[in-house]
Amino acid sequence: MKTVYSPRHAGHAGNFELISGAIVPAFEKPSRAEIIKARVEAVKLGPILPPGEHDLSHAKRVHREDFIDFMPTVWPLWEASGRDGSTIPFTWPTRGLRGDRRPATIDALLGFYSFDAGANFVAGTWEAIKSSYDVALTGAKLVQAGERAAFALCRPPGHHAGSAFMGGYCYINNAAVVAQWFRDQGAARISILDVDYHHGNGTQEIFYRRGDVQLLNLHADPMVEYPYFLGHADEIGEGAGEGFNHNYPMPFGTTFDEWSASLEDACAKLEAYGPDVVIVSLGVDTFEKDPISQFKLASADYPKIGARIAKLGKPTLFVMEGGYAVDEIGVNAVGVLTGFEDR
Ligand code: SS9
Ligand code: ZN
Repeated sequence: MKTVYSPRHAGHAGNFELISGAIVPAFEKPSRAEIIKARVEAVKLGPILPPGEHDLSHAKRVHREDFIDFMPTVWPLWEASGRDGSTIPFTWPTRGLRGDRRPATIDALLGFYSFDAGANFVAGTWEAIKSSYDVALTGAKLVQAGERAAFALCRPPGHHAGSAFMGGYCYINNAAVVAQWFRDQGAARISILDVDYHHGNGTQEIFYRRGDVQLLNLHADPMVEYPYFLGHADEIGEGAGEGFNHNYPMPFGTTFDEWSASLEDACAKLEAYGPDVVIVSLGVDTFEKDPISQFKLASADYPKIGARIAKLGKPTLFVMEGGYAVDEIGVNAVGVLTGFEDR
């Protein structure tokens, strides 16, 4: 299997996040992608290719234009306002406030385009976001050209980014961008299987009213886990999208036995839908030693996930999302891919 990777992710580094009441170094850090890449090399998964350059028109097919145009301006505006370090949004237009009135200062704009404090910027962040987007689209082109599967080693991740909001380490929703790109190439139906520990709230918001992109989302129960506020089982889609959104919230402590029962149900729904392409939002923060998560999957379980996805028999693009147990992230993420290849 071919991997697409860019070293340009590394400029998104040294930022901080607000977690458990404290500002701490961000868990979403450059070593994540480097360790996955090293594991791809160690197991000889296949060639590692650089991404091609893409303009932002594909992002604007699933995100609001002003949201995408805002991102490259964040760091210049922050610097022009006399500050350095790292941005962090701190005020949001929640219920009852004016979410339709674009404000005029960088501090307000960060909140206007976020749902939480989790998407901050340093000097190299935009270049990393753009490289992650390019990696995803280049991976999609490999699958479109006839590869059975490809691995887009995206960083930063994307599944919490919605049509006009960032958050949870995510800026551009890479999986949503490539789903739309496959549609624009003529694919009739796409399924996105999101196996990250956290609900893909951004992906759901983007496709909630559409029947041409089926979503299957396995995650921790949003009653008790981030990102809260979305990801419940009764969210089935709306309008033309009714019946095409499937959430599998699971309790803290979920083991592979329980988790794989949800995967089995999701795969049955996927098979009934019959997509032309499967996009896997590949998070491995379901791992038992993940520092911010509460599921109990073991390293030996990840190849089984890959093997089940392979059994779907569809052209498949793996798009990297979360996973914060950095020492094991390579073994776990690449384990899904070697399992897919049955080796
Ligand atoms: C929960 C803090 C969550 C954001 C996690 C984003 C994961 C992206 N205590 N912080 S896959
Ligand atoms: Zn996650």
